[in-house]
Amino acid sequence: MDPFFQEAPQLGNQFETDTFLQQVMTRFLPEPLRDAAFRECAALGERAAGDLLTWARQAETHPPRHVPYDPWGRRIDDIETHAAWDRLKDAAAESGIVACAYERKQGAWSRWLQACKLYLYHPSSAIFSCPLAMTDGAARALELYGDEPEMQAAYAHLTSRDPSLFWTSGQWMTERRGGSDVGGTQTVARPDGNGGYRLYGTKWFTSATTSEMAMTLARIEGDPSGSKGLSLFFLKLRDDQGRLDHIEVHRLKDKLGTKALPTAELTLNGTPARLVGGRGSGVRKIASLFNITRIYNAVCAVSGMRRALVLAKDYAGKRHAFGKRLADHPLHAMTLAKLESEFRGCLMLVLRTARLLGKVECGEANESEERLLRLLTPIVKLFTAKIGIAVTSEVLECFGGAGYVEDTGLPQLLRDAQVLAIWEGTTNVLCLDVWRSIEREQTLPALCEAFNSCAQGLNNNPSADVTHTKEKLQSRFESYLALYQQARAQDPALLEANLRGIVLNWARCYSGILLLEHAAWANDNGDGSSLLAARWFAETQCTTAPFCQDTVAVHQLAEN
Ligand code: MFK
Repeated sequence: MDPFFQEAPQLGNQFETDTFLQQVMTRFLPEPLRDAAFRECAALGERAAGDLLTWARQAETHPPRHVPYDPWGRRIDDIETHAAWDRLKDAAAESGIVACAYERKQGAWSRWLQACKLYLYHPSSAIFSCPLAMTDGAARALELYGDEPEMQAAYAHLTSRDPSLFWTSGQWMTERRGGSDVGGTQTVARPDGNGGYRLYGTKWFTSATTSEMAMTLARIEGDPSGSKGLSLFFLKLRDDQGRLDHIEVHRLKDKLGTKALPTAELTLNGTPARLVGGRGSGVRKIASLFNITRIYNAVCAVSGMRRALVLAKDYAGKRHAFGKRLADHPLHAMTLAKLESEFRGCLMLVLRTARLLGKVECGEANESEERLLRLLTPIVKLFTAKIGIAVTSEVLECFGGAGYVEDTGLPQLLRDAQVLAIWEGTTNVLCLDVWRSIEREQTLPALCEAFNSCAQGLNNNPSADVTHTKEKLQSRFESYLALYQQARAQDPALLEANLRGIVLNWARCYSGILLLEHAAWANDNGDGSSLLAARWFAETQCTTAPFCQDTVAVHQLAEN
């Protein structure tokens, strides 16, 4: 008897097999940009199933290594990475993933197109997308605040397409006190007498520690406590001999996932640094950086979902159980279809945010769009991260035992998804950011306007499905607006306790209406399945969050 072996799932060109992305690009991208965008994405989609994927697997199985001393006892703090990690960096430069956002050849569509490219690159990058996120954020901060020739030179490196010139940047915010309450940063900056500074302090999570430069926060001696007394600094990691410049690496973190990415604990022992954008208000200045990395996070979340789904769908077409393919079992097909609808809703929200970012950066956004971007940035980050983890977990189950076996590569999908809800702000910290932006910057009317404008555009749609789904989303959106106002009027602690449910539901409703708007367009263009996806998204996502009326009981439950 022939032994049976299960076929492994395979990847094809990750753009050409992605009919939904193609459909979305066809709908949104202005005609003159479309052909070139399709060609560029097809080339990247091919690499994502070819050389990038090979390098990503090699980098994952050969994680970075910290070498503190040379054989003769000198402190060197070398971080060795596999050659494949460097190839992934070169490929990112060649593909212009960061560069395209600053060349702005597609005008206000540049960020949108960048999101599509990152979406193709990320799942085959062993999380090289993380250094790219910080690089892009650093480029934005330097574009806004980099007022010295050395910073302008660094900006040119960060936005280069030439692998021999391309630099990456770290973003070092987290200290031992934690990653959220950044205002408590303890690193001190002392003037060096030549217009620069020397930094002293310990940074607790420094990802991409092999980068050429970093952006960090420190308090100039004598400046006030709290976030306003912090300043933003630019530093180069190495001196002219290529040695770490007054930086001591303690160790690399032993993380749940993102295994190829070097993340270190280190101390700045008088590291030379330059002040960026003047003294003080460091948190506000570094926000220009982390608002970019948060959008990267969201793109990575949807593209991770997509990759997981592609593998699960391919497998469902190959694996036979109970006499037929998994794909032919209605329950399995329904599971995959629902996951697909969740992924699609998230993708619509991500691309909407990227579109707003492009408009703001090109000076084409009105005030309402600027506020919407401010509000959607934390929302899209927290929402897609949560859905990304849930979708990936469900996909592992689609593989049965194989989904739990490391060398299938499948568990990595889940381990790497888990970080998305943690780095660049946890779900709760981002909910608080949403709240602050609503109260201080009056951002909520912009979301209402955007939601209502989509809903109104669907008012005369002949499809009963469209009308029914739209009404469901409208009623849900309005009820969570009312909940916000009700809790706000009662007690700030009550509002805070309910924030997560409220913010997640706004995210669900806005993603849902964007997906429905797209589905109505797709339906008119002969694709009825998009409508089903929008309906399911609204039905599965719009569940009621428990509303807390009594914060004392909440604390009892949380603490006992
Ligand atoms: C991929 C693999 C990674 C490997 C593993 C990594 C594991 C995780 C490692 C980490 O630790 S990641 C954690 C990274 N940390 C963060 O993302 C920060 C999270 N915390 C926040 O976002 C807090 O909300 C924040 C630090 C910003 C709170 O700061 P403050 O100073 O207490 O709040 P405040 O006073 O509201 O803000 C100060 C200024 O910044 C204000 O401007 P003004 O000075 O003009 O008044 C705010 O308007 C501005 N600001 C704050 N958040 C902003 C913002 N501006 C724009 N956008 C925002 N989101």
